[in-house]
Amino acid sequence: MLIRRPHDIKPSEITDRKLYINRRTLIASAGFAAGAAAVGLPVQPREARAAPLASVPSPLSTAEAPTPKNKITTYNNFYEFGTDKGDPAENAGSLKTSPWSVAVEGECAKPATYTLEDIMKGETLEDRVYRHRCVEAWSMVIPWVGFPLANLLKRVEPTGNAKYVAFETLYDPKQMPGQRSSDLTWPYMEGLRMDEAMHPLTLLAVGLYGETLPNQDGAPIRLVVPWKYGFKGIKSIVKIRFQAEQPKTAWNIAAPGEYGFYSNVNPNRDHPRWTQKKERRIDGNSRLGTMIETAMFNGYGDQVASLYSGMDLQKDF
Ligand SMILES: Nc1nc2c(c(=O)[nH]1)N[C@H]1C(S)=C(S)[C@@H](COP(=O)(O)O)O[C@H]1N2
Ligand SMILES: [Mo]
Repeated sequence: MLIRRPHDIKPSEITDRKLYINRRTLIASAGFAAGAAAVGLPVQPREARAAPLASVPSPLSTAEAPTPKNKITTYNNFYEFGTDKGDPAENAGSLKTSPWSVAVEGECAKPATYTLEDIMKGETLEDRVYRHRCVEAWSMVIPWVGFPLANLLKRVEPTGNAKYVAFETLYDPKQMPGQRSSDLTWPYMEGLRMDEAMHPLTLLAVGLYGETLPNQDGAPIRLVVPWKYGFKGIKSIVKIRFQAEQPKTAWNIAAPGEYGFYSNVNPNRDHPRWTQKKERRIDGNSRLGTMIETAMFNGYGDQVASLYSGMDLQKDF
């Protein structure tokens, strides 16, 4: 299934959220769960409790107002748990995020498999409030908690042959029922050029709104590249590989004419099926949010435009 066009997103999907949130509140109450079990209804697996994270503010944050938390956690793309925006919040409770480890391998002197605790040890977590622009022309402002991807990459000492970095999500159809479908090739794959991966804006996020990530947002660790379309931000990462060749990516395999390797936010290059000049900012103001103009590199041009000097961004989209 392709990423849907913005006008295919029915207002009912958004109104449904209210009902849905009420339902979840019920499910969360022990009384309801016990009652549901007694009458043989499926009981939602208990999600990992959000834990507070100690973090410091970052000068790289936007001053724009963050999108309300209940919208960030109930309007998601995470095809491993279904293709509707509400599916991940409903279904991602089946993902077991502890213990978790990430293999860092390929063109590097010290390949290693790190537990999440190893990765976090000695890291100063930062609050990074970033704009998030989905290729479907909606956007949010998300207060992530994380640290630069470069910190982890440097630990394994990449060699001179490391021109690109490839990422993979967990593959386990038992925990991720969407992987039984052929909506995408699994595991979900993404990639960055080495200079993009080492850029100080490129973040490994482990939390949002000051707490550990909800499963639907990519727990326990996910990528955030704020000047690129949201699908570059691969969730629930288990593998990072340095390589000489440009990595394959799940969306490029699904529709090469629609989703390129770079996928920098670019209002001057429309998606073949819709304009990228504007976006629907999901905010606290109204049910559907506010239409605003899309900025080149999602407004991060001062920091990243130089990475692409001399490239034809119509061709290398
Ligand atoms: N593994 C995996 N990562 C993924 C996706 C996915 O389907 N699977 N969807 C992507 C898309 S299209 C977007 S817009 C962002 C959404 O992140 P959010 O739900 O935290 O806002 O996750 C990206 N990362
Ligand atoms: Mo997206």
